[in-house]
Amino acid sequence: MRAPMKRDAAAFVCELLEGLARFGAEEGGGVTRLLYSPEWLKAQHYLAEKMEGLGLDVYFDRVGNLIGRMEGTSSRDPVVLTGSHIDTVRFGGRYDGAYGIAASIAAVTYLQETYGQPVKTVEVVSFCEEEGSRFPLTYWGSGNMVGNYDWSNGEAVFDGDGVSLAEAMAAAGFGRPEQPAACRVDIGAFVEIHIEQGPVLEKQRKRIGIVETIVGQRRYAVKVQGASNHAGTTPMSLRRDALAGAAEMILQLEADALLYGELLVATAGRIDCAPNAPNVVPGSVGFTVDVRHADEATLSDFCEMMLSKFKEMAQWRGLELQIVPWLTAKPAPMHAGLSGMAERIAQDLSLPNRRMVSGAGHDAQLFSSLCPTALLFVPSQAGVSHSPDEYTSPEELADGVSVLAALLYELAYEGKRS
Ligand code: HGY
Ligand code: MN
Ligand code: MN
Repeated sequence: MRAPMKRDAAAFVCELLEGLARFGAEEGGGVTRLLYSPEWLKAQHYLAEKMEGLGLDVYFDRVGNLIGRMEGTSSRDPVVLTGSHIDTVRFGGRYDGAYGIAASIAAVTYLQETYGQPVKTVEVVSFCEEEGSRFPLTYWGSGNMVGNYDWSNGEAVFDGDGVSLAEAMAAAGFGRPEQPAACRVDIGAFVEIHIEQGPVLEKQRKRIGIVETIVGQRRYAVKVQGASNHAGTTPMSLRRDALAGAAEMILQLEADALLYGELLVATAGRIDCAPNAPNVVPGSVGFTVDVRHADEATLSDFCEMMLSKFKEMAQWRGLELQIVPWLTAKPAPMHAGLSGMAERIAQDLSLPNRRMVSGAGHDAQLFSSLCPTALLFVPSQAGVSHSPDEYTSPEELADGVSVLAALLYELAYEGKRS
């Protein structure tokens, strides 16, 4: 297969990313595009228009996943799916998720122009949500597609303003019974391309990462309940200070994660304190915990130890403790065959590459138990991500399109009578 011209692929992807970055652009830089928000909806419609203009059959499913379909000559065969997520973290970068969608549109358009109709139908998907930035749940888009969620699950999940996912979904025009069901049983393979969001490829001067395993993740909402009191008249020995308790737990989390070594990461990313006043002993604190490791048993052991230490600390300080797990994602192995194909393609294109573990979660991890799944990376400058400083060069973006196009060609055009 002839690879797309780098310059064209780079220009195509950069233009799409430029266009997408307008939706949710923050004053001080960065992008915030939360599920079912007005900017999220505009971004999805921007992509729908682009894909329609490129000749793909475009539709939204019931939860707001956007699909661009290139019909194959043999409609009996399972679909080859590629794509990524359109939502972002708060003040995130313009490449996380969006690059995977732009590269998929570039690759599929190139194949259609160069080789015509595929044998197997190829679909590009812009998943409605992956990050868990607005609601305490992640992978809402891919999770509905693989059947982990039912669209009615949104009733009991609320954002920080008390809006339920179901209300937000309806307000954005989705969640209607007459819309196409999100759950799919006709997907034969899923390929996602994404920025690495880490420093490995750049440090080792590699251009393509081939992911063998995506780490498992556990996320918790921790609530520490003490007693608000006067900062001036309450003796230290009589306090039930929720913030001091939470601080001790968070420092313990960091110390234990360091002891577990390089491959385990633990983060307390968000904290809310009440009444959050300088002259009041904090009465209640909520914070999040995110723990990741490539091995399920290690992840379980660490979390068990963490929870028992938190309980001990709370007891000693006379604090109430409530810990709600809201994400349990198992480590996900990628398909050896697809990874081998991607590696061969990268070699053939003289792109230095390496196999690796993904420390970031991705939609691909939901498909790995459903169908052969591959996850490919392009480098992130200085390994920075989930930040306005996220950057990948146009040449590196184009490399990813070349490998993705070649892999999709092998998956969908095989047996095409030219
Ligand atoms: O948090 C993650 O690993 C991904 O960016 N959602
Ligand atoms: Mn992300
Ligand atoms: Mn992502």
